Amino acid sequence: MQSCRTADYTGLSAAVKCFTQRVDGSRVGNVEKTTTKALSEEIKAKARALGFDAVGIAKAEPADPDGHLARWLERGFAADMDYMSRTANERSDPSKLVENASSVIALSISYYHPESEKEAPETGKVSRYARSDDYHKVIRKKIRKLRKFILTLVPEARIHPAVDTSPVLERHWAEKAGIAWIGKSTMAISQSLGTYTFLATLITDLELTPDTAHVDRCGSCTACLDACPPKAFVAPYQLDSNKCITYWNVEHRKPLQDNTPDFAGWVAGCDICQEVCPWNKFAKASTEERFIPRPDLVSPDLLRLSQDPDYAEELIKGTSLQRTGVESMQANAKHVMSEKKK
Ligand code: B12
Ligand code: SF4
Ligand code: SF4
Repeated sequence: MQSCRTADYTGLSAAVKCFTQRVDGSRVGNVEKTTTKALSEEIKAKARALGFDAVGIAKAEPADPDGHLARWLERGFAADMDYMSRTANERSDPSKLVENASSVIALSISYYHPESEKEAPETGKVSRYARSDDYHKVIRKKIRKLRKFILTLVPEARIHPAVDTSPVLERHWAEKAGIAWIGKSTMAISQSLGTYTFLATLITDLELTPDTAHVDRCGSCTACLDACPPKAFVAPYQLDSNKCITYWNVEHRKPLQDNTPDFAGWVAGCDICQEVCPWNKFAKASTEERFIPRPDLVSPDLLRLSQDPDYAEELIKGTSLQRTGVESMQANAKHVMSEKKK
């Protein structure tokens, strides 16, 4: 065991204290296996204490070794989401975001609540992920706290925390770090949480103990592929955004077009490929109070939403649908009303 000072680091395990207090002040990279493991455990414990339901670690190797992302982009499956091709290099290589990246900490948190949307002529449906406070804000706070915690252990570490908007292939890391597998629906699925989870990552130059990648547990099931109304899956594990309802009613944000599919009643997002997934029998109710659904947002009144911009604004205030905007939400409501009349 290396020599170390232990003053001032109350509350941390002996191994980590020793690790962080090396008297020679040498860099973080190659530490003894025991200390690497202790540090990894310390980080995982903190992530759970911050409310994450699952945490795993992967080696920060190239993220798209089989060229899936590259082919998906080549085939135009990103539709008008130009940021996906603009940031393809960063998405496929974590060392583009953190110099000498060594590990990726993958995190997930359940947003599941059992409340189901109403199927009624006068109301639309909002996808579960968008019914509560904006998850970007809730999770960003947690990953920043986790980063700060790691910096108290290893002040010189480089750490890039990310949720959704950073150019990180989040599902790949969840699978590689052993917390989920990528299902045929392309959703990251956890055996104990189902699919209704948000993902986040921290890329770091710290050497941590990697976990084993998750195996695929979809088996012969094809429920998601069969249930998708616009047939957006060109094959298992491959989604063409040009056809996906969520692309059109959340991401598109331009006037709807002739090739816009029916929304199957959804004014924001779509949960059909998740509702039919058998693994959601194991969905665990979220313990994060900011993910409690807003009652008015589960099945909003279509006529009021389409006609009253103030109501629309109030409805989406503080949620992730603020990025979609009032105008698009009203257009979505009109689209759903017209398909209900058919
Ligand atoms: C762009 C995007 C979208 C697009 C495109 C979705 C897609 N499947 O690519 C649209 C707008 C359609 C979308 C929809 C939704 N999204 Co979205 N989206 C993203 C975003 C920003 C990037 C995803 C991406 O990289 N796509 C590129 C493709 C190639 O990657 P992939 O989907 O991960 O695919 C992997 C596999 O399918 C596999 N693969 C690809 N081709 C092939 C071929 C073969 C043969 C094989 C074996 C494998 C394989 O490799 C890929 C890379 O590992 C991520 C956030 C992020 N930074 O990662 C969120 C994210 C994926 N979205 C999320 C959510 C919640 C949703 C919705 C559920 C929202 C809703 N309810 O309406 C839907 C789900 C639709 C679906 N079935 O995917 C969550 C998913 C959480 C989870 N548990 O999986 C994420 C991770 C955001 C977050 N931080 O939580 N989304
Ligand atoms: S979100 Fe809806 S439209 Fe998109 S792939 Fe899933 S079922 Fe199909
Ligand atoms: S519905 Fe079936 S095939 Fe689709 S993701 Fe779930 S288990 Fe896999």
